[in-house]
Amino acid sequence: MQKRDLVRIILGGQVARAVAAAGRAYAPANLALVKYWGKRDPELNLPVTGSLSVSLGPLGATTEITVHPETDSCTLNGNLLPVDRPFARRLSAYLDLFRTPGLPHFSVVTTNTVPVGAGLASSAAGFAALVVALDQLCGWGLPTRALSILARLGSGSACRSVVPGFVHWHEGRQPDGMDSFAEALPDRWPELRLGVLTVSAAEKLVSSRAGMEACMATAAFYPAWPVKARADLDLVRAALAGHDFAALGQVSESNALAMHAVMLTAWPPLLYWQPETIAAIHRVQALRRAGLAVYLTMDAGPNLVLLFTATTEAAVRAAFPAVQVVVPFPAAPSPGASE
Ligand code: 2P0
Repeated sequence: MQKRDLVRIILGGQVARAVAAAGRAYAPANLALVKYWGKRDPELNLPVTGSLSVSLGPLGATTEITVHPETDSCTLNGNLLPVDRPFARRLSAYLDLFRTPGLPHFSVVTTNTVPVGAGLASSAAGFAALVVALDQLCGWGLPTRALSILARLGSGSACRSVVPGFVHWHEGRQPDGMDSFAEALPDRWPELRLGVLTVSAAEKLVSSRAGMEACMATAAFYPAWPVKARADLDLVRAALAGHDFAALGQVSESNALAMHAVMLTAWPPLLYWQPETIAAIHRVQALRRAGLAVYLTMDAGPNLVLLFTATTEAAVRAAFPAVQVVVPFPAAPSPGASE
């Protein structure tokens, strides 16, 4: 099945037609604790296994979409992107799924609060905010499940950014992927802290998309990955339900390292780590030996994200002065509180 066929089914044959002056939406970025690494259908971004992420609360994308009289245009953090930029082209190709050839044109204005180059994917939040804003502009009123499936067509991990908090992207079995969508879990963890350690802000040489493909085609250890990922998913869900931080940290770290282990068995080997990455891994292990409950995860890149709780925040900041701390479940401002 092609993306367009699936969109036609979800929209019941409707096409994009503005019924409001603008559509506007916010979507948080997300960090996977159990990773998505491999596709059973690359056209529909259907995953080999389910995955589980935590949303980054206030870090994400706010997008406004309006009809443009002449051409598609994309403004990112105040800068109008040239139409031939790969990102602008990818956006237009995505919008094509929803309209009759080329019409209407859209203006997309996005502000992203995810720190650039921190290795936290901003495209996931971008596609999620875009599809929710488009739904508003066109007055479709699609349910969250459908929005998640549509976001997945832009980028797999984007389906997890349509909902907040801890999120489970279901593996699904159907060839059309109608059962592979993200769902918010009821668990909350206000004490949870994420610490972004940026080793390199340079663009990676091999994209996640290409990396997954290479692993599925050549990695000797790839067959072990789905078994590990499915088991880890159950373990993280149990850790969330039992509010067991040590279990959450251990499974998340083990899952990320297993993904990188698979990458090393691809040919050519996929090695995203830099010397500073390995130094930070040793540092985290030394801190744990000293009794500090701090764990790490990594995506397809050299940067790390530390997992810890409010009680150890001061110690983690002391050990890693450059760490950027994210609070995924910020406390709601108390009524009447002023700045
Ligand atoms: C994740 N990653 O679960 C994993 C861990 C990177 C490493 O999802 O091809 O940008 O657009 O579906 O979503 C990054 O992959 O890939 C990703 P596409 P995507 O967060």
